[in-house]
Amino acid sequence: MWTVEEAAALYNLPFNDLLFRAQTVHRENFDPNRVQLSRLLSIKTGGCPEDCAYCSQSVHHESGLSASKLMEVERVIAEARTARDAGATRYCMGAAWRNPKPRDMEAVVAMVKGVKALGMETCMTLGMLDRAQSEQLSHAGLDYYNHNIDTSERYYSEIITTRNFTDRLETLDNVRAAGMKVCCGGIVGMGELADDRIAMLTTLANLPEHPESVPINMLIPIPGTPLADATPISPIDFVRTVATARIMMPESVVRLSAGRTAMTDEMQALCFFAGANSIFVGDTLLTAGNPENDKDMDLFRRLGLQPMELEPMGQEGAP
Ligand code: SAM
Ligand code: DTB
Ligand code: SF4
Repeated sequence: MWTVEEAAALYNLPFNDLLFRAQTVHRENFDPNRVQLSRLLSIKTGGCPEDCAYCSQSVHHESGLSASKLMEVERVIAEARTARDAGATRYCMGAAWRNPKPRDMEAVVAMVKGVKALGMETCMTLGMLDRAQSEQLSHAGLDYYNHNIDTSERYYSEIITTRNFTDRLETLDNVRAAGMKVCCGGIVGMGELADDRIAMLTTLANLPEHPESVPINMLIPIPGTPLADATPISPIDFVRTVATARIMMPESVVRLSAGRTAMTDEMQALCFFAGANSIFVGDTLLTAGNPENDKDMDLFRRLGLQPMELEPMGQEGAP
């Protein structure tokens, strides 16, 4: 168990000491030059009843996004095949739901089975899940469920009022109990204090088991949302967050997630040095932009990074 004091002591280390420790831990657990590639698809866009202050897809904000229906299963599988052929090993399907309705389950189960049959790892993020839904997805072959705690418990109600922090933890429990791997992280750059980032990382590291995957998103400010004009996080503080996550959750894959379009190559290089070892590839995330594949592959070449390959059992990569 980590205390917030211990986490703060890491976060506030002299930068060189923090990065040295993070890189040392990283090398003990991973090949430092391999980065896992995931691809996202929004299978149901917009019209979400939740009021997350960062999100383009909430009905509470005027982001100008039009809502769409759940995508056809065949189209999802076709998109996944294209992503696989471009080098992604995990396909992550996201829906702008508070939670899936009973009538949605048949289609999402078919999506999991279809994508899995392509030989990819599967991930979904569909909002809150109860125990039975978690079991259903697990039986369909869903490898990962993404459900972020997003920020500290203290700051949560400043960002979202239509659900609470405990709701998030309950879904995470349900996902674990059903035997799926957990992808859980948060967003920084939402006007939170360093103490909120530290508290968020402490919650993640004190979950009954560390999430296998920890996405660290840098807020993409969306016009029309309450956070459209949030003060951006400084790159140094962002790298500190990544390094602290790496040290506190040594065996987790830390994903340099949303916001890379606004990062310099040098900032991304520092994040990889600090222990980030996964990214989203492809020019769109769910609704927002992401660097083009050519740009990412050029960065990988210049940094001597290689895509992480799937291990035979579909496990993520410790050497
Ligand atoms: N509706 C589901 C939910 O919220 O659990 C799944 C989709 S939701 C878009 C997935 C995650 O994307 C959020 O938890 C948040 O961490 C991240 N996210 C959403 N909008 C973002 C933004 N503008 N900038 C950075 N991250 C964002
Ligand atoms: C996560 O932590 N980040 C991804 C994924 N999980 C689902 C989503 C990022 C969304 C960025 C904003 C958008 O595309 O709308
Ligand atoms: Fe809905 Fe998820 Fe966006 Fe929140 S983050 S508004 S739950 S789609």
